Amino acid sequence: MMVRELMPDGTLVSLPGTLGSGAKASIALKVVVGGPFNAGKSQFIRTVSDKAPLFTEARVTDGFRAIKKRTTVAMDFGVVRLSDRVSLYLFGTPGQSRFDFMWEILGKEMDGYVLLADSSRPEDLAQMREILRTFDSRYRVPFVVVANKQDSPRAMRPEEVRRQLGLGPAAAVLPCVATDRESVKRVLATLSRSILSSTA
Ligand SMILES: Nc1nc2c(ncn2[C@@H]2O[C@H](COP(=O)(O)OP(=O)(O)OP(=O)(O)O)[C@@H](O)[C@H]2O)c(=O)[nH]1
Ligand SMILES: [Mg+2]
Repeated sequence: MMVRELMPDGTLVSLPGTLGSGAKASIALKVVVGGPFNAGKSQFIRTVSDKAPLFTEARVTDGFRAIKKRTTVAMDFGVVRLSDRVSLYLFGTPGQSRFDFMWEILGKEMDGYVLLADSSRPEDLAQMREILRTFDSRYRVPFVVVANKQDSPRAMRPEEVRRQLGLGPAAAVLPCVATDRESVKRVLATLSRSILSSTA
């Protein structure tokens, strides 16, 4: 597995994990944020990014317009420094299935992924199961499932989301409110620990 190191001039250099320059090196991890339409993927990246994030949102033109006005059509991008050592490069996917060809493009060389579900919409969990299956069949990297929108009065608790998705006890299913920076950071810290322990 390759570890990307962030050089002082801002460039990313890929090194085999064993050749990294040790504890003092800055490690940059590529993380993809996926999940169904309207789950909060863009919000998650907007909330946590240290630098001005990039979004490719366009007006919703089909029947989903009643739910929201703008949707991601290519990708979101943000960067967050989690500690002295670890920075995450976050790539958000579009939620509408007609753009799912982007998953493959964004998934290249990723170190881990986050799948967000809107906990207040049990009707979206069928699409979430489909996305989980697709990612699981394509990628062998650590991931976490996020039970987002925990501030909604109708939100299912993470354990209910786990049950409905048919996930076993070993899978991380974490509560989150994507508008709250500390909440998003907790999710990303859990994922980055899992990535770093899998490459140690
Ligand atoms: N109350 C609450 N609202 C949230 C939360 N996360 C996201 N939202 C809101 O949910 C709506 C959808 O969020 P987006 O970030 O656009 O969702 P998305 O997954 O990027 O959507 P697509 O790109 O269209 O698939 C926005 O109005 C967000 O502000 C949350 O944890 N709590
Ligand atoms: Mg989006």
